[in-house]
Amino acid sequence: EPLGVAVIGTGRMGADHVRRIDRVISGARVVAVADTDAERAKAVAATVDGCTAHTDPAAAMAAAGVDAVLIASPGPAHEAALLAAFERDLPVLCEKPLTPDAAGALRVMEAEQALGHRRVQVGFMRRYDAEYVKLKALLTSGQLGRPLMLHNRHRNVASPPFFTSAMLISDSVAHEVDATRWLLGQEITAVTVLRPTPSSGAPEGLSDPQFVILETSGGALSDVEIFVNCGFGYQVQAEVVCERGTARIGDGHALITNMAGRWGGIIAQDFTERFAQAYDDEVQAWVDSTRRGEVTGPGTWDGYAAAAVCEAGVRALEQGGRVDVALVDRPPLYR
Ligand code: ISE
Repeated sequence: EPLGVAVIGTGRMGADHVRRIDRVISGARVVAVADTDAERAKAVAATVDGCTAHTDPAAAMAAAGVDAVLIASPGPAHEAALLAAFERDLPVLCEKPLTPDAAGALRVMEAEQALGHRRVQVGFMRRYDAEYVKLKALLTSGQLGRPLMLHNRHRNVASPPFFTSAMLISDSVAHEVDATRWLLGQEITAVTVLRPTPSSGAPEGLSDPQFVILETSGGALSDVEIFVNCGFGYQVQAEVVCERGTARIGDGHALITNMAGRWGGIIAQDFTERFAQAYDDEVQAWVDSTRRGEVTGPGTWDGYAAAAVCEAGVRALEQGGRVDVALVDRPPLYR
């Protein structure tokens, strides 16, 4: 029996996940979708045989045949959807951010602990990207020695109309926050945000680009260039500098051409393209582990830690200076 999934939110990511579950991965089918926009929910449901459309997430979760929930609604709607899934004790794949704020993430963590078992995988898909996986394996092998610095570049062609200066941190740098924690196996203890004069290519009033410095519990530094209106392509690059060597990912151009006095390749234009395989592998891993009755990958603790770091980052952006990150003790369920 395939895993019956309710997909909450049928916007860009939600619709892409419905397609992925329906056509790309194995072992699951979409049995219900929900969106506050009834027409959009219906249109997406119509692409899948036997899928019902709802406006209320809880109604979609209560639909016949639902075994698990994929949450892809906007961040501020995640907490209510997660708590509704916990009411039914359903396994969840929750897109990032887990919640936009640390307080919301703490409430989710409390509710999951009350269930007595982990139920949530958070959609930090870079952990499933082949290049990141190789970098993580190299660091874990110890061949390069202790990591000293991590340099990250994160560029989007253009930001969506609703994007704010704070969202460069909470929506975009959230990925480097998780990648830094995961690659280095350390927590982030302080955040500083510097802002150059904004690009004239960015919407009026948007502080874009930004330069973010993350300090870690092991004394390493991770810096992030976030530039969400770079105009030319979607690029995610990382270079780790260790005591005995360095390693770098994200320059990968699958096809290099030489023609008419120039050489070059093609740059992806957005994350659904650049991370297509990572999303496929992430959702497949979620389906497989869920069918085995297990929870793997980044969990609620990781979602909480990212939310706490991003909250400190937004404060650093707004007030200037260096802001400490205060994390609660890691509950036994997440050790
Ligand atoms: C978006 O929400 C993502 O998660 C993308 O991976 C990121 O590149 C983009 O900046 C975010 O807005």
